[in-house]
Order: sequence, then structure tokens, then C-alpha cells
Amino acid sequence: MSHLFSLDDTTSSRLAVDMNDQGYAVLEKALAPDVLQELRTYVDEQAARHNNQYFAYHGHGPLAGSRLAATAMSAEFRQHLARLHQQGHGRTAPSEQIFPVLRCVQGHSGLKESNAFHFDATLLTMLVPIFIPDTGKDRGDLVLFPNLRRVRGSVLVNAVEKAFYQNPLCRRLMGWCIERGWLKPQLLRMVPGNVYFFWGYRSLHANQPCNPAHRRATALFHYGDPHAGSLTTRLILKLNQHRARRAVARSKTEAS
Ligand SMILES: O=C(O)CCC(=O)C(=O)O
Ligand SMILES: [Fe+2]
Repeated sequence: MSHLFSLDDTTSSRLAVDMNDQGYAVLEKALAPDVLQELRTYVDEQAARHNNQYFAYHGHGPLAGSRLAATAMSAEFRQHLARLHQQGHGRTAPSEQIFPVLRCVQGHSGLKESNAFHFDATLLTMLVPIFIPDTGKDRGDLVLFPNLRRVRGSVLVNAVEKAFYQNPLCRRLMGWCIERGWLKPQLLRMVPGNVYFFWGYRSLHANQPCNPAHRRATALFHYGDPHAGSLTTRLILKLNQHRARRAVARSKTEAS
């Protein structure tokens, strides 16, 4: 098996119901121990190339040769996500593409990447924790305001909403309100081996700050772009990739 795990029809429909009713779904012990170990070895190798500072790999290119890229290209795995999208959202995704990402938050440069609340460009998000600090505090839990909005018919409305929520001022304000208990998001403590699903396009989310002495690595699989092919979507993807490259460049400068 070159992908991550298999999913039967009954389990998939349970995940769809959980995402809609509870805001997220968990597939416990989804990864076989040797698969998780393979991912960890891969992350270790890549982290060494980045001076153990923050890095993110977006798309097939930088992930080439890894099981993450193989998963995103697997026809069988694509069918799993297609079925889940259909079961949960009631229709097929306009695009078949799976967009894989590897994020590794570590060192002081990782702190800047925390609490960066956003809506994903794609509807379905699958999150695979690879390394999660087992400290009591600052594990980098996933912070989620689930299903805050619907899929927008208009690309423009989507862009305006993203601009409103994803700017530094709003992000800071949200962090502040959460700290004071005025806003109560769901906090997901992730366990490596489990896999998590939520509607990334509909849910405002971020990760909590993570202890700089520890490594927090997650793989993300983004599926089902509601505005597939539109100019705005292409720009958002470009912008995210640009941000990721800039963060890596910054952490390199700081490390040297
Ligand atoms: O690493 C995480 O926990 C979340 C990252 C995320 O939401 C994203 O890359 O879209
Ligand atoms: Fe996201």
C-alpha cells in the first residue's frame, strides 16, 4: 500500500456525520505503526535540512518521493476523499485534485506561525499529526471554530471574508478574546496515529503556540476546491506558497 490508510463505506459515513454535527471527525489508530514511523523518519531528515526551524512543503514538488506525495496521487485514496466529500457535503467535488502539505513548527521561528487563523481554500481538510509535543502546555493543539460559514457561491464573497478574518489585526484580536475566555473555540489535542477531518473551507482554524524546544509536524491533505480553477483560488494558493517560502527564508536568516 503506497498511501496512508484505507477507509470503508460505513466508517466514512460516520466521519461525514461527525464533521457536520460535531465540527470535526477522528479516525483513531488510522496509521499502522510502521507507516507512522516512515513519516517520522522523513520529517527528521527534512527538519535537519532546515536547521530545525519552521518549514512547510506545499504540493507535490517538494514532497516528491515521500509517502505523503504518493498518497495525494493514489487513485484509491482519492476515492476515499471523494466519497467522504459526497457523503458529508451532498455533492461531488468540482476538482479531483488532492493538495498535500507538510508543516513543521519548531524553534522560535515557529511561534510566528501559530494562531494564524484562516479558512482553507478547499472544503475538506484531512490532518495527519506526525510529531506532537507531549508537554502539558503548548502542544500546539488545533484551534477550531467549526462550520462557521457555508460554501460561498461567489468567489468574491469568499475573498472578502478571508481578507476580513485573516489579517493580523483580526488574528490578534481573536487570540486576545480566546485568552480571556470570551471566545470559546474547540481545542483538539492531536494524537499521532489518529487522523482528523474537518471542513477547512467552512471552519476558522489555527494551531496554538508550540513550545519552541519541541517539534510539531503535521501533514495536511486539502481536497475539493469549491471555486476550482477560478483566478482568486489560484492567487490564494500562490500567496500561501509565497508566505511559506518567506517564513522558511526568514528562519534560515535567523538561524545563521
Ligand atoms: O498544522 C495544523 O495543525 C493546521 C495547519 C493548517 O490549517 C493548514 O496548513 O491549512
Ligand atoms: Fe488550514
